[in-house]
Amino acid sequence: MTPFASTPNFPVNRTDPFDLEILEDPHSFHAELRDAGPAVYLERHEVFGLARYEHVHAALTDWQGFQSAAGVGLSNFRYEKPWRPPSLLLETDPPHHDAPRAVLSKVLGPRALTKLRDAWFSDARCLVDQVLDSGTEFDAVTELAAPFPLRVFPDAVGISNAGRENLLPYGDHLFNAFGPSNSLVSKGAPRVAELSTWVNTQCSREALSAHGFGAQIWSAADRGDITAEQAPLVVRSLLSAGVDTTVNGLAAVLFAFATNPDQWTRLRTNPSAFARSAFDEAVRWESPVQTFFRTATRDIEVGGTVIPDGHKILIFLGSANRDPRRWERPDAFDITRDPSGHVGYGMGIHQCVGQHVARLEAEALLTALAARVATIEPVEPPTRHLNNTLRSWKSMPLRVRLG
Ligand code: OVV
Repeated sequence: MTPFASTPNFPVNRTDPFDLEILEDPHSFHAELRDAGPAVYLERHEVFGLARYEHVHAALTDWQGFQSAAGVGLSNFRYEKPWRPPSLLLETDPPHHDAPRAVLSKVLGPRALTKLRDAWFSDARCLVDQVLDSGTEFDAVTELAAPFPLRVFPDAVGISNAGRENLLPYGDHLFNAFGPSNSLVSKGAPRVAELSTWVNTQCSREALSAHGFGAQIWSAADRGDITAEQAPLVVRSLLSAGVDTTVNGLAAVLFAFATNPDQWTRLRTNPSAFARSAFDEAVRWESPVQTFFRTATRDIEVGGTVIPDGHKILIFLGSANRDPRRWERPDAFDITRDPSGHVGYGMGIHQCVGQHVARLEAEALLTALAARVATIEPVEPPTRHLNNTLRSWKSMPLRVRLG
């Protein structure tokens, strides 16, 4: 692939977006990219970058020009073999994308989820009681944000209890693998075969309990909505995209409230009115999925310059979600703002098909906490878990006052 020393029209940035120091704190780098122009050439990886809301939104809604089928990581499937068979949702485009998408959007749709609502609210109260009954200081990542999705989601999919500890490490590697093969990817490499085998085993019809999301995907195959070859890969998408994302989204909203006590007070005035949009505001504010790549299917003009056919484009969702050209006080977590239009779930035909599941988890957990907790504060600063794609945490010590 030709490097772009010959395209002086784009601003050039020499920073590696996947450098560990940038992943630790990306905000000033994002501002630099946004201020440099509508598109930037990222010399380190020979790709283009879009960091302003307007251009991120435009790229996400132009699936013909910005394809996903060549992979949404740095590696281009036209030239390099993917580390696992491509996702039938994430790494395809129409027409192949449409049948699996239609099946999942029905299985995970708002109507289907009404059946889970009461059980998840009650599970959330149970977990919150268990944590608060053993003390008012706890780690919000390891005691709430991780255990809650791990309690409700794998059950809803219908996988066995054994091996569930593999879900987070599998997701961690998967999201690292969208980036360059840096130290984060090598760290995960030794367990890839073992973790993939376990995940793939959970996707067969026999491994899934009756009536869960997994069984419903297999029923769609029986009806002919997708093929029997597609069904296990659609189940794999649930296990791939449904755990680490929600764990980090829940951690984000808890951190947002711990550092914005006035917002917690406001949430408590009417949790059922605020919980959902508060979570969406946290998804905007923190962007648990920071980036995805697309690939240009033709020469595409962006801001007066041309991104050449075949090149990878890094889409900075987290940066778009804090672009001052789009948002007032972008760095403020404010549950009274209208966060709609944020690109934390993506936008367009690939927009997160599990977003109703994520919102339901958040609503259940926030409602259970709001019923018992008057104030939340950090005990010490949280620590990050670095990932090439996810904005993630290792620990988040919090102290609450009941009331
Ligand atoms: C959105 C997303 C992330 C990771 C994996 C997948 C989807 C998948 O479909 O496998």
